[in-house]
Amino acid sequence: MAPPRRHRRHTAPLLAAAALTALAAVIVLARGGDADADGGAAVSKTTGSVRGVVTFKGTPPERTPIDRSSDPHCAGNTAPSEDVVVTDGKLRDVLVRVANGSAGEHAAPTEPVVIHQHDCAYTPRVVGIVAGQKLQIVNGDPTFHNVRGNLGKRILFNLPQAAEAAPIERDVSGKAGDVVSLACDVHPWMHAWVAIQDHPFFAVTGADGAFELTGLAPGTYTIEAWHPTLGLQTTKVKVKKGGNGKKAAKATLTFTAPAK
Ligand SMILES: [Cu+2]
Repeated sequence: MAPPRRHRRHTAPLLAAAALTALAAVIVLARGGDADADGGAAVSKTTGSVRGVVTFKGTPPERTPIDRSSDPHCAGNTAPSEDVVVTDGKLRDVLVRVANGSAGEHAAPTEPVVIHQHDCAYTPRVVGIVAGQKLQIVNGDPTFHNVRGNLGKRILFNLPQAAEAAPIERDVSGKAGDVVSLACDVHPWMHAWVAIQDHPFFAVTGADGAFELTGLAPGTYTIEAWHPTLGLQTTKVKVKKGGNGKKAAKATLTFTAPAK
């Protein structure tokens, strides 16, 4: 049965449909670009990959509760601290990359890296970008945030973002190896980190701790794993021509509980 008719101009849905079609085309193009930049693990016979997992040894620090009652729009989020998130011995929020300066020269992708503010938390909390690539910050919350970006103690930007305000897009000034931290002064528990590379060979671990770096020229590489509170671990791997999928170089990076 047809839905009840409303008195409405017919152009709006048509325009919306056209906009969605255009958006879909842009997304498809962007994905295509990504696949090329990554070298396409399944298709390339001249490059190789590194596959691995980031583990946590020992008893992880307790995830303490966060008091978000200062803002009623945030109080519904009852998630505990995400400083160290370990699931079955696997560590989340680790940026894994080929060491900077060892993977040739690479132009920054034209599409921005996006961080959302949702339920008064940054998602994701750790991202990687290529030097020169833009960072976009979206406010999906019905409340006010400010977005302060720091490089160490130096404030790079500090911008207000009201509910339903347009996304903020910034050039993250900084060089490969820098980590720009994001914080919200309205909600002091909000933190995120933007790690800058001079190449696109990086990934951030999810709950399963897994990562895969594809499209690498054959050679020996230092692999770095960086976590915002646990620091850096490194290992070396040898990437072989056509070494993809099950033939990828294997890397395991292990963090341990910080000393008390
Ligand atoms: Cu905020």
